[in-house]
Amino acid sequence: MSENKKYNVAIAGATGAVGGAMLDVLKRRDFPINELRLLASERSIGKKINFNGKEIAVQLLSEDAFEGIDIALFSAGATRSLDFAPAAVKAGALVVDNSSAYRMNPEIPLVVPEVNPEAIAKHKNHGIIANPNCSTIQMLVALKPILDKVGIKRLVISTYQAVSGSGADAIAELDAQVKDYAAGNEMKASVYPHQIAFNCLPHIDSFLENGYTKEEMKMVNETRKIFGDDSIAITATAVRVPVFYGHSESVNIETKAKITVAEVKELLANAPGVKLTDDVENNIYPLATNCESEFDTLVGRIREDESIENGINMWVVSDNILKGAALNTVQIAEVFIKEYK
Ligand code: NAP
Ligand code: 3JN
Repeated sequence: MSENKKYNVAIAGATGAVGGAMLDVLKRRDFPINELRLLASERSIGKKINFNGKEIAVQLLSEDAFEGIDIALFSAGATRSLDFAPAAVKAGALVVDNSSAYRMNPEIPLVVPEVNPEAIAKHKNHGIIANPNCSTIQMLVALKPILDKVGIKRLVISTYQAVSGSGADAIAELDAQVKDYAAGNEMKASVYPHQIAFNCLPHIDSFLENGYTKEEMKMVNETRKIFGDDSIAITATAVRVPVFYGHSESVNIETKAKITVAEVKELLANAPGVKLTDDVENNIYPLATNCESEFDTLVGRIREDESIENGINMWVVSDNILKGAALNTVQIAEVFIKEYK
């Protein structure tokens, strides 16, 4: 990165839950910005968003919107990424895409900077880097040190995912249902097929022919791609819970060689992006209520799986909108400008 160089940055989907968090992360990490261009749908044209004391008017996401842009952060859904990322690349921008549109394309890197930063070099293929699914990102940050030390044979995962993962409308839906319940009114569901308040829905994204949901298979396929190992056996159950921010995950790991609980704790205490949060005698373990606005992924309840020879259980919690989306995207852009610009 050239000293003092500043970049023209566009955010596609700037008015959304993730887009808003991107603005916050760019500010908090003092990303070197010259011009910031905010893009969204027709509904938001002209809406003013404050960034570092300056009011910026939202413009329409279109093929012509990327002239002069160096880095385009996409978070407006997979269809918009497929429709407009090529135009951004053509205009000379690097695209970091938060959607599932390009994740499984073998020519496009899928990156968690703490795990496989070297893959960023492959941005040269198409000018696009894909950001993984939120549930995958936080799990891999916690698993990487264990993978490197003893290898991983099998993962059994259950997720407890916050409604913010479904966007601004879902946050409003949970809020409205809780208020309706308290007021004795009927609760209305439109984002989810069932009431989410006081409930757990074993259904995230659509169902596939194999009986899993797309969210569950994203965890399987993205983990294998990022770790570069298709032989890891993985099974996941993804559940939506009535929490606003913070995905929690129960992760059962069968390792290739023995590792003790003490060794796992030592590895995770020194792992980048991880905050070891494991002091059960004092009721300290990762909680969704403690991860909001936190850049690190919290890992605790680390214990041996006594039902198999080489097994570890842990509980992994992270702010899904930050490390699961906006922060990881900005971190990718930071590595890009440091190493390749
Ligand atoms: P959201 O709160 O519903 O926001 C959606 C954003 O996309 C808004 O800025 C919206 O603009 C814009 N948009 C929608 N349709 C558009 C169109 N036709 N043209 C231009 N802009 C359009 O959703 P979100 O939670 O921020 O998520 C957005 C996307 O990010 C998701 O669809 C997903 O692909 C990705 N995501 C990834 C992760 C992850 O796991 N890494 C997590 C969450 C989300 P308006 O306000 O003008 O409608
Ligand atoms: O539900 C969650 O907690 C995460 C949701 C992610 C998401 C939501 C809508 C569309 C995605 C994603 O990132 O996989 C997508 C998508 O781009 O397919």
